[in-house]
Amino acid sequence: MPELQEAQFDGLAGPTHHYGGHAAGNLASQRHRGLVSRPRQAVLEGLAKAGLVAGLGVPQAILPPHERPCLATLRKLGFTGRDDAAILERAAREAPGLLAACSSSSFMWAANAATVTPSPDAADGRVHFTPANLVTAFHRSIEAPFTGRLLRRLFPDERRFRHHPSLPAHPDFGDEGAANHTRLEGGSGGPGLHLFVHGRAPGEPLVPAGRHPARQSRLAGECIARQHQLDPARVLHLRQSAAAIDAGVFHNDVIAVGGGDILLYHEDAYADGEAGPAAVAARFAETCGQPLRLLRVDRGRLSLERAVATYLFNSQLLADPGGGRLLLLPAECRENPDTWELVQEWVADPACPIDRVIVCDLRQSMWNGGGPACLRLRVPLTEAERRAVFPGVWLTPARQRELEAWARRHYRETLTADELGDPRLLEESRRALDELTQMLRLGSLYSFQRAC
Ligand code: SUG
Repeated sequence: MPELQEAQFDGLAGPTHHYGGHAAGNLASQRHRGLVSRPRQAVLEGLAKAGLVAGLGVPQAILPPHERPCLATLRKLGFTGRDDAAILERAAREAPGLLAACSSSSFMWAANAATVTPSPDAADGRVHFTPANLVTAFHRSIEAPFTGRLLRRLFPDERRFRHHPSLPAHPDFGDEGAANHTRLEGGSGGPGLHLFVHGRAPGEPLVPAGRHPARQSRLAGECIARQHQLDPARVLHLRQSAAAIDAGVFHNDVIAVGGGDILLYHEDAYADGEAGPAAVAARFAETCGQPLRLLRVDRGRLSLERAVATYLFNSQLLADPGGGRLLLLPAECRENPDTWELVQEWVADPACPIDRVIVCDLRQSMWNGGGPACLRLRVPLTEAERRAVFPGVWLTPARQRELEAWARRHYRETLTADELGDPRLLEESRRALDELTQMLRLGSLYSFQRAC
């Protein structure tokens, strides 16, 4: 069985990164609406995090930003004009909220880009990809077409990689990608166990009972498991608790993280309490032939509210090059004494599967509700598959330096919503993306390049 290694594909923030308050149910996005953003800092923080992970010996790649403001969407919404500047000007005047939504840098949260399952788990032996339709929030619903195009470009070999269209754009199929999908495995390189988490059953309203939308539908997980040719014995569906969604858990990765034989979760994450994780553990033992290490955080120890505020569960669980497992945490965890004390106890406890923690500052992303785990798409690959990935996107130290210099050249230091209609911002963004595709040797990828 060829050995699988989990590659991390991190989304880069785009030049129009801003705080639009676009995401209902995402408390950080709501709280920071209208604040001045720092696009350059956002992309540099993301690169620093990716560089840290690459430094651990983990295969690390980057996903180029999408084209924003999305002129194609603005045209669809009826904003016409003699040129792009006129379209922007009209949108800014008549509907600044729509212009802001069409300018969101939300694609940077790559955990929502797609669901990916590895080759040993599929009946046809291929890596499967389904771009998420992200139908719940308008600003994200425009991401799927470019995500699909990008993934095909980066994973081109059809004998190894299978690309599916995103699910139908209907709330019954609401799909937010890998943020609600966890693959557990026993370390043999053999098939894993897939955990799909949803907030809503088919036919239920988008806001089932509480205050916030339940973005992920159960049907989406069922369809993806089928598309990806997973063995039904190795698939489980768990429902989020309404209390968690109401406390701001808009994706499962805000309240649980899993990988290998570890599942770290909050007591209030799932609708049927402990029965859910217990079922996962039982199925894991059956299918992977070893016990699952469940690490539960009790509400008495850390409230849901505190977990959401610090994003403890949105950390990345990684293999430590020195042996054992490490957790890459957002800086907010260190700033909160309860969370930090808990983490220190884990590290000190020899029975706990977390051996070390490292902290990174992702403030710009965090203010929009995106922590370390949100920024990356996990793609488990064999070595042969890794070699078949488009090479320009792998993050080497030299590439990281080039990207940092690129960001400093092209990204504004600060940005406010009023500036989104500035045609110079559009030009700057296009220049940045054009240069990026040259640097990565991606050829023409964006619609503004193909039109030329
Ligand atoms: O979809 N925020 C994103 C954050 C996504 C985090 N991803 C994961 N948990 N995997 C969202 O809510 C806010 C944009 C704004 O308000 O400007 C936003 O889209």
